[in-house]
Amino acid sequence: MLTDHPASLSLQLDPIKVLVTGAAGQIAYSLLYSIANGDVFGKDQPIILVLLDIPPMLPVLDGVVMELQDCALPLLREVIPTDKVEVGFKDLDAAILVGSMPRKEGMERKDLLKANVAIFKTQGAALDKYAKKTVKVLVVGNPANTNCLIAAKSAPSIPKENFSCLTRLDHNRARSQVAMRVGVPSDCVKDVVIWGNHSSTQYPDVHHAKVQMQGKEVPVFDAVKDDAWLKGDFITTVQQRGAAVIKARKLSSAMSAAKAICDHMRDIWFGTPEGEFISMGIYSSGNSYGVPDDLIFSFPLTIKNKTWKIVDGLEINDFSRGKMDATAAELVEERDTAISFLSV
Ligand code: NAX
Repeated sequence: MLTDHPASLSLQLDPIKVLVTGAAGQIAYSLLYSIANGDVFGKDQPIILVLLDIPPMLPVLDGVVMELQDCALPLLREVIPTDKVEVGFKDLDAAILVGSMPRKEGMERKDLLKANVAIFKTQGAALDKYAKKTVKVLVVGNPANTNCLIAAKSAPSIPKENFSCLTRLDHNRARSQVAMRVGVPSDCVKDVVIWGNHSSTQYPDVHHAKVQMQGKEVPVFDAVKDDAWLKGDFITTVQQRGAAVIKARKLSSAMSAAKAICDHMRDIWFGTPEGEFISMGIYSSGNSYGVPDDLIFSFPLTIKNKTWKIVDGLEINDFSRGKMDATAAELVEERDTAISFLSV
């Protein structure tokens, strides 16, 4: 009998297969431990980790594999490092697509988009061909929304609802900024919304957010008592936080990005907390907020049984409308340019 052994629980479930691309990079380095330790898919869920990167990074991946082995994590059943999509995307339950083409000196925005369209077209087609049809796909690599759209379009046999992009880092940044301003722990702030693109046009909206203080829920505007800040510096701080981290660290956000990826995937797997919503980039189709169809756009969502639902009925004032339209317009343009590269 294994019942007294701490590992016995994890022996009862079949392992799930989870892919992380860009696995030799800095976000992956902060992320892989949490996944392999059960912080995302559950403390009793064995995991096979597949690590995909480009051929020149294979020696680095070997080092990452050694470190994962050296963590001696009981849930980690196998680690598969590879540079081949037919190996990387086979039978996946979850895919976290972190790797993308970074902007190089002198590179135009269009050239960057073109290079990423090629990557996410290939990876979408590989998902279509090799992954389980139930696979949950999270795109992190920038431009995350449009990369996600291209991957979803290139995987016609997988429901578009299975694809999402990361705006949880922006969501967490917004939550934390408000919490610090009011002087409460971050989990006392809920229902912030990130609308739109994971770019500087994103709209961090706190009109529906609440702060738990002195035993009751207070609207953020009443708790903060500084409308000028909430409509000004708060928004630009969240929009430009990535750039501020790069300026200070000389490297882009990695620890906080990894934490946000864990939050995002854990909510897909286990659902959002009761009575709370989160932000996630998902496929827009017939939504009630007047967002154009056929974009990956960040909305407020709840998730249950691995299925998301947009939170409907939030009142949108003129201030919010203008900002939502601006980020949608940017995404439409990005999508149209990206699609023009699809056939190239
Ligand atoms: P790194 O440059 O440290 O790592 C990226 C890794 O991806 C490298 O090892 C590279 O070889 C690999 N890679 C490149 N092309 C690949 C391909 N076709 N297949 C597999 N692997 C490939 O970057 P890191 O700091 O880890 O950031 C990764 C991505 O996340 C970047 O695109 C970054 O802009 C994006 N971010 C997105 C965020 C979001 O909220 N959506 C926030 C954090 C981050 O800025």
